Amino acid sequence: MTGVKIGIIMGSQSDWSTMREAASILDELGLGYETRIVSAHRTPDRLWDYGKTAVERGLQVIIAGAGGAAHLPGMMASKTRVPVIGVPVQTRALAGVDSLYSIVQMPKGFPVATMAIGAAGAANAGLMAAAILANSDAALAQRLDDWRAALSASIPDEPSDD
Ligand code: RP5
Repeated sequence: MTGVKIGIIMGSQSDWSTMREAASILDELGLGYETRIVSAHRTPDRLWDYGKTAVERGLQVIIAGAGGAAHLPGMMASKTRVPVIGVPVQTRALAGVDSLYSIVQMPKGFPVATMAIGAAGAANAGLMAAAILANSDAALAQRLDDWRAALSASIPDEPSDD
């Protein structure tokens, strides 16, 4: 076991600009993670090995982002019982609706917790992973509560012209 509880995986290097939003949130909350490029189509053996070893390596949450024919999150959920949070990466051709549909409509039995398309979805995936781990980590729960309170406090009461 490596001690790392969160895996951030993505189908391509091109997904990193989106998936780094998840990593940034985890950095803010002081949570460690690993990052890997794991493609359902280009590196299926890597996907298989990652899913097969996830439990024994101590992973507790997997954040999986992919675009287009985005089979990575669902295939990973088929291979491991570690909760998978899916991030539909925004595509140029179909604006990420293809990614969303590829991830969200899982058959009964193998759920993927699907986030919004793009950067907001990736950031929320980080927050969701933190919330899951916070159930058994009081210090993290406090940091997450503080993060949420700071966000609320940053929202102005009224709009401005600036
Ligand atoms: C998917 O195809 C990846 O997740 C990525 O979002 C998309 C395009 O990949 P590249 O052609 O940029 O490598 O598998």
